[in-house]
Amino acid sequence: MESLTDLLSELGLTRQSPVTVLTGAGVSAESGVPTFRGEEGLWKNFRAEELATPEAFERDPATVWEWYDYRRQMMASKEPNPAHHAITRLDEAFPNFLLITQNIDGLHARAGTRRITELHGNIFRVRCTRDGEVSENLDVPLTEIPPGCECGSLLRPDVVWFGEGLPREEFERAFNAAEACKLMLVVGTSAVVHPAASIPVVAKQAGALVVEVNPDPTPLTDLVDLHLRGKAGEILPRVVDILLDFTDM
Ligand code: BV8
Repeated sequence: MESLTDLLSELGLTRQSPVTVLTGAGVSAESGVPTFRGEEGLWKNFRAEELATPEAFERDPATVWEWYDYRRQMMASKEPNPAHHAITRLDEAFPNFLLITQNIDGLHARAGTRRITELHGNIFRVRCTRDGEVSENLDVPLTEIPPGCECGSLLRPDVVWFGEGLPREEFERAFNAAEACKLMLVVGTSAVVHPAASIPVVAKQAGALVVEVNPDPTPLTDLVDLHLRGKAGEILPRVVDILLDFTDM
């Protein structure tokens, strides 16, 4: 951890510095939410890449909604963990902060983080397949599968499926923050899903200090300035203590 302090000294980080965090499924692992590519990534012998697609929904909306209903029920029963709460402390301490998350579980908001960009949507929002209107839907379990809009059309989860573009506003907000930040923490992502996985590359190329928190190495590990090996729930609270102490001039 002392190397983090050395890097912060070289960087000259202050409370006014732009700080960005990018999270993936690993930040929710200690809340009991299965990650995508861990061994528990299977559901009824399907892989996420097979069900989280427009083609799968077109072909069999009921099965796709069964999977989302299962995940909604599971996620609704989980609580934010110390990693989520540590990120909220950063949001509260650094005026120029942004959390960019790939997660759709809503746990960052439930931990009190306010400045969030949800790159891949949110599993508790639904979207009308006819006119694209988005609304919150907290029914756990869903009252009907597949759920229908009052206009009579099918509802879909308001998430980004494989092969779909990311919502423009969130995409631009994330990449602008990556280009402007002085420090980026990359927490709990396997860095295989694009374009999210290129966000830390943009930050690094723009001159940010990039720190990765993950029990395993990832395709980003050789690029980042520091790889803190371990669980987010254990490491992040300590990293935030160091960041707050260091900038508490
Ligand atoms: C797009 C929402 C174009 C849905 C998700 C070949 C090469 C490169 C790219 C592609 C390619 N073929 C296809 C593509 C594009 C594709 C892609 O990247 N595919 C990958 C699989 C190769 N990308 C897309 O399709 C994207 N769209 O490119 O569109 C386009 C452009 C314009 C117009 C039209 C089209 C859309 C991608 C979004 C897909 N949606 N989720 C849903 O969830 O149902 S992605 C899904 O994966 C989740 O969002 C998840 O967050 C994300 C990434 O996974 P991770 O979060 O990293 O989770 P993972 O399980 O992989 O890893 C967990 C990590 O945590 C591990 O590293 C583990 O070690 C660590 N960990 C475990 N425990 C802990 C921990 N870390 C810390 N603490 C712990 N305790």
